[in-house]
Amino acid sequence: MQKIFETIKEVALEIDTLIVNEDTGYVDGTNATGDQQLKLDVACDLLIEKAFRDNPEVLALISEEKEDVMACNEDGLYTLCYDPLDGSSIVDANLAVGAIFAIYEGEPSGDTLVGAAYIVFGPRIEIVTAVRDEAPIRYRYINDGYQVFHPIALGEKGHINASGGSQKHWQEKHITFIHALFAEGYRLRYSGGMVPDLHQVLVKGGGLFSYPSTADNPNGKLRVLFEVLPFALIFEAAGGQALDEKGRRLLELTVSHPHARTPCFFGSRYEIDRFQKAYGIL
Ligand code: AHM
Ligand code: MG
Repeated sequence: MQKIFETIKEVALEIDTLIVNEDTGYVDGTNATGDQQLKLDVACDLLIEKAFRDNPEVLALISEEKEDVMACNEDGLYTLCYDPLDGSSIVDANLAVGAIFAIYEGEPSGDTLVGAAYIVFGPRIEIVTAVRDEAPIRYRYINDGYQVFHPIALGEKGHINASGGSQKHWQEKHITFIHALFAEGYRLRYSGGMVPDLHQVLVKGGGLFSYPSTADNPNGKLRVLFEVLPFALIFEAAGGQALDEKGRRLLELTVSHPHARTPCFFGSRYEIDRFQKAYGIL
């Protein structure tokens, strides 16, 4: 798996060059889940495919930008699922975006997830990698090299509250819960890119990121295989918690379809307890 993490560090530099220099316009057509695709989404997907398809450890690739599973090496151990450019709707505003990777042993599902990583393309490139039950490692690209940066660890409680979806479509219990956190002093921090938004909760040592079910998106928006599960592993490895709306550990989810979605709540212990009480599941 370390070889996969090393390749992610290399491909991050190539993706960064694309983000900085390429056209941020749309291609004709949509991706596997009906989202409009940027030329950048397609170009980043191809870069990652090229970096991994001949890696003998990789059994298959599943990308947010590809409809089907791409078989690679039949003796490979890992299915690599990835979102090549998360936050494509905020690229035009020049906000931070990311890429997310989940490494599964064989068939992807919560219990076969063995490693995860994400890249933040902000003013600097940062990468966080994690394997089960070990503290995540945070790297920052400085002076032409990756340096291990301050470790990531979640405390008991934070100050940040980030919730996705249109408020118009939130359920009553979600509105009440989010307002109660603000009334306690939590601050809104939401850019619309899950990678920088979740990275901020991790780096600040606590808080909550939620993407609930809504009237217009009953299963939430975020995809299980390449968005939700990798962050669930990283949050748990950092000492936090990651649950679905019924209070189940996200890492225990099974996956019905490569592009399946789920509501999700990531945070430190205090906020996750508050969420469960507000939703009547504790
Ligand atoms: P994308 O993969 O099409 O970029 O969509 C995922 C993004 C996440 O990064 C972010 O958390 C979410 O969509 C924001 O959605 P919303 O604007 O509905 O809050
Ligand atoms: Mg995405």
